[in-house]
Amino acid sequence: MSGDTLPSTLQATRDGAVAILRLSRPEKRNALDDETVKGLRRYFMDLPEEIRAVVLHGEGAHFCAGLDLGEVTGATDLHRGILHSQMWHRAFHEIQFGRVPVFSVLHGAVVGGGFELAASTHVRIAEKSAYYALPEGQRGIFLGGGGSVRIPRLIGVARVQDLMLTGRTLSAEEGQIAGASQYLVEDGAGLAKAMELAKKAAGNAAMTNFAVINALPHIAEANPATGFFTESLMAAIAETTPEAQQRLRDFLEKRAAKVIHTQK
Ligand code: 1HE
Repeated sequence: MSGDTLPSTLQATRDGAVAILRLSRPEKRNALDDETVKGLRRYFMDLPEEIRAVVLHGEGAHFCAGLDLGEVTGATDLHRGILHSQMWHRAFHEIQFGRVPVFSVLHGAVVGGGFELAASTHVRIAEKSAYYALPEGQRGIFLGGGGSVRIPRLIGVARVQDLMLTGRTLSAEEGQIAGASQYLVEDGAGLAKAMELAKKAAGNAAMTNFAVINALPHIAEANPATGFFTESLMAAIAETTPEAQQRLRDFLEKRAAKVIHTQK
């Protein structure tokens, strides 16, 4: 999308079919103010059709310090509070259930709403400097960006309770073991790794990526009977597309790559 409609806290570039979005408010540790959250929503809603994957990363020493605490200081209106949280939900919904896979590069603080943002992306690549925290308990507030739904599904309710009750942080290594990230790389190597992975995903059939992003999470949450039935529908939709048919013929006629296992 054109950067014209984005706030200055979001910098958008692209490399072929991969769009790169940078949280760009390092002087505030990429804390998310309302304009940035609304900008995220617009960005993911308006992605040009030729974009097939997105890489999200943060400028400066930290991925994201979470909610800009100035936005809720002085809040006394319950209704506004609900609407504020729902604004975050809508923005992160566009990321999680959008058209393309989103790869996030995590470094330094991945904190509060920053962790919630990361949890709405599909693949998280953590650098060794990354650490995770949910300091809502210390601030007297609660998760509001969908984190109570998404983060327990990654690391479990018990870990979320520990982080929120005790102020504990998880290191990048602990986060990797717990399920916060799928990849753990050296400091400074995250963006290159995310680009490599995003380019691979961008080369997949669009319908398969759509199914992975939009059907799989619903199937995984459904009761098994509904899940099996929905899967059968999705399988039939995917395999009957011309693109799938071409790819299947390419394999059978030795034009497509085999599965190659490399230790990574
Ligand atoms: C901020 C924020 C912020 C930094 N809102 N202004 N999030 C938190 O509780 C995390 C709060 N932030 C921190 O603990 C630290 O800033 C960091 C560990 C992330 C980084 O430390 P450091 O030493 O590199 O930076 P700093 O000096 O603390 O911050 C630099 C500036 O950014 C400073 O402002 P300045 O005017 O004095 O220069 C900070 O005040 C400002 N800053 N983080 C506002 N978060 C939808 S609900 C989600 C609920 C949550 O996200 S709760 C968790 C909020």
